[in-house]
Amino acid sequence: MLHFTVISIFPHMFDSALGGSILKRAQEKNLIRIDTVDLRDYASDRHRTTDDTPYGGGQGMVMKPEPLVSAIEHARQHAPRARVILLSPRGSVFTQSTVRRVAQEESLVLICGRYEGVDERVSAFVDEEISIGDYTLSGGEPAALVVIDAVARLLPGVLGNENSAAEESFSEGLLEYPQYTRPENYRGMKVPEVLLSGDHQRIKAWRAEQSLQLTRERRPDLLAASPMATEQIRSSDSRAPVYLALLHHPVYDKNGAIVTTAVTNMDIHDIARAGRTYGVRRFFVVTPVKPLQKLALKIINHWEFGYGSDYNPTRKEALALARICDTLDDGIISIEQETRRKPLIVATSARHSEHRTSFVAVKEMLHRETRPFLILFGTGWGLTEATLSQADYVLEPIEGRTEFNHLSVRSAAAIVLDRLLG
Ligand code: 4GY
Repeated sequence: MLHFTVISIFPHMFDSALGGSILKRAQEKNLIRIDTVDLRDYASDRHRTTDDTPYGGGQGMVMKPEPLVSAIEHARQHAPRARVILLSPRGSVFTQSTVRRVAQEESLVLICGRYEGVDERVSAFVDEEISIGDYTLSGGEPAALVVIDAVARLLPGVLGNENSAAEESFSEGLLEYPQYTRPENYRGMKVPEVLLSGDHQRIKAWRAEQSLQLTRERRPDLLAASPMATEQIRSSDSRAPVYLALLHHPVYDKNGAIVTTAVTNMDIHDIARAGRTYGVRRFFVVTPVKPLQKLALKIINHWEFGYGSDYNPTRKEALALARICDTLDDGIISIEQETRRKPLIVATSARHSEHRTSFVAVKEMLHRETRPFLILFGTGWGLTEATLSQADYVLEPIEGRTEFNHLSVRSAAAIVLDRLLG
């Protein structure tokens, strides 16, 4: 039996909320007990005052310490092992793991604040502060109800079905998969075929997949904290494949002339390794100059097949992404051959302009799109206007914290990859 004591100046706010079916039944079955305490009963003056004006001035009223602390002490006398919780937006955010933790207690005292706040000295008599979310209520009462409801339903016997913790193993920390009930066809919207198949193995797999995709789309923050294996998360990733191209031609030089730049060892290595880290499909090194192609090939092959491949197998793995091509169009054609789809082209530029697309917007597209993406990086003084206008989107320039913006192309590529795929 878990015993809740709720301290509030509006104890009647709890009557109808706790008189509802599930919590009422839980109380009747002695699985939980809820006592509401009227804070005014602990006031010492004739007017039963619980608030006063703030020291230092300012708007509104503050809850006085004496009635609150008397009420807490009274509750502690009856339940010496009680955990005293103040509901407040300053508390640590209430999550299912908080629910599981406090459901282990035998007695909880929930304090509902009102007005502009609670005298700071009350916190010395409180074990922990909990916030149900980043918004301001007019009082802690709805928050206390949230805590009671979430905790009570975890206790054995409170929900109809015997709390089967086992069922949750996969979906733990993920969003729920979509549910359907009769009719099979509602206004032309059909129940997914798999759910009618009777194949429990397939249904289970479908639900797991749906949970994962939904969580990826709507709450990627939950995935990061999920106990699911990273490998499992990764292998079910159906996001659009991403390709990179590093253009050595056509690009600007510092005078704005269109030139061909030299291939460099470090750009090829570092972009290939960043690409490998972020799951890029292929990395095109674009140069029309045959001797430079030969050099690029030598750099790649050294690690892929030559002495370097034994010397450093991880670098070999990264450089296996790299391909040389004469022109950007050659790269695009090879993506089309590989994926049977036209890639969406995202160019990068260090120059500001209207018609730039934010990192957030491109990241969102990567989640929604199934078409391949090709991200273009320019060497020298950057991609030409002609190349930018050929792209479907041009990314906004990378902004640091200063006006200095002279990143090397390989640094820029790493930052872009992390912002879009990280
Ligand atoms: N959010 N989570 C919350 C709240 C109202 C002024 C202190 C919240 O838990 N409680 O917004 N409470 C405030 C009102 C006094 C409580």
